[in-house]
Amino acid sequence: MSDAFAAVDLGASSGRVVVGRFEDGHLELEVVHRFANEPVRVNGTLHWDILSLYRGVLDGLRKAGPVRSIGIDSWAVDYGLIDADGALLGNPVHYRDSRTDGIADRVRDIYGICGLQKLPFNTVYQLLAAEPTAQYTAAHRLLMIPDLLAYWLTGEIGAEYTNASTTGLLDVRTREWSWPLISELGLRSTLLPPVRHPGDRIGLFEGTPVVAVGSHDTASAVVAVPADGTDFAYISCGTWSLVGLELDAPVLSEQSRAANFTNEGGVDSTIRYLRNVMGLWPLQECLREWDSPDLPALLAEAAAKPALAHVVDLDDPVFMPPGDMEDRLRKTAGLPGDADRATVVRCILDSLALAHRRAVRQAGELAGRAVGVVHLVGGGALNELLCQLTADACGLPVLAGPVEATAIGNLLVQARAAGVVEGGLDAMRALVRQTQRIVRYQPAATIGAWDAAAARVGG
Ligand code: ADP
Ligand code: LRH
Repeated sequence: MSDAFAAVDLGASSGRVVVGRFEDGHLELEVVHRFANEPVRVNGTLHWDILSLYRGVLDGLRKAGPVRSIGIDSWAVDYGLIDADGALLGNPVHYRDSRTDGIADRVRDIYGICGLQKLPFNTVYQLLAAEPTAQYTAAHRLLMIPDLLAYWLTGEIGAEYTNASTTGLLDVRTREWSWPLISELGLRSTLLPPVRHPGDRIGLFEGTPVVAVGSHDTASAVVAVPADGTDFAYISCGTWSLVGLELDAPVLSEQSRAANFTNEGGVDSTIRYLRNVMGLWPLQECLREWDSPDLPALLAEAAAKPALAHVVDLDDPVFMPPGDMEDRLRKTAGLPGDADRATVVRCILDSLALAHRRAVRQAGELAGRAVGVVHLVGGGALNELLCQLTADACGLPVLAGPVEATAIGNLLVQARAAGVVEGGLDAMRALVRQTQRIVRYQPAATIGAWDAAAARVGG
């Protein structure tokens, strides 16, 4: 079996099982299974199809063959509730469901405790929305999505730290559940399992150890950012763009709260200081509405369109829910009635590059750190137009890749726990730099045009 490990990585748009083989300082990746992640609306509520995802995981692990261990990561904030017999109480609800509308505004400011940006779907607000339901009353434990899958594989429960840090119920300073906050909000403290950390052994699946990794996908992605030094910003770019810095301590200033920056827990006690930018979600939704056209062809057409002709503030919550995306974009951007699809795509990508620039600059200002280079990882690294526009907008070089950063970060933490990889984040990143494809985009001399466009959408 050599030094092979399996990473289960569930993104909001697709899941995959990736086998990583570590040999003589080399890391070879094989995506052994990829499967769709298609939410389902039932009686008006948007759910994740968790059993279909679990089947994808099992199929993938079968295809992976013998490995030294298995690690699981997924998108953050969502959870399943299990009863006292361990049965799942209903399908987990999707964070884009409208059940949390208005809830966050009813809760006092908790930034000083959890350090999280106020997103309507943070677990704490989802739980307050669920609190009046029979399901909540019957619940014995809350398991975040990767913890739920690990429970199904091993029978062991726990709450992995990096993902628990996205709930709003973890104290950003102590890295433990904030019992006073949980009690103040009237939530049941017994729902929350003990916190475990990346590298901890969870249990066995058919004789193979399941090991905790940075189970928040963004935490795993940041591990695999191939940075050399500290003057970097990162963009983990998929369904969302998670844009920010790696810090040693949280930034909890009033300016940071007002700018809606988050302090999520990272691997090796780092802080992921970042903001959620709408990411490729608007593009994904348009492609879905257009019945999945040829993306590379559409991007080539978009690249030939004039730059910055139409821009929107992509962080406007109007773009958050699924459905009617093209219509919402056309209206918000004021596109002429005869604008073609490539114009819509160009509007999305110019606007996303502007949103990247805004978050990179604000992160640097709020944390007091100079940024010299932007690392862009995840599926967005395949979008050459977006990478170039991001470099142009930021006025900084963009280093794009690896595309499968999340799976790589997951694998690295497992390999380190097994003693196959040694050292801290620097050593792990050096291995990524040496073994993965990274493409450099130099900024064009067009910063004036980007400054003017940024002023049009409010900074
Ligand atoms: P998530 O983890 O949120 O599901 P990924 O990191 O897998 O997201 O990235 C998915 C995104 O990557 C897609 O929405 C798409 O925009 C982009 N992408 C995937 N393949 C390509 C490609 N060949 N060219 C350009 N963009 C791509
Ligand atoms: C990205 C992500 C992000 C969260 C969102 C819910 O996949 O985990 O970091 O904010 O999903």
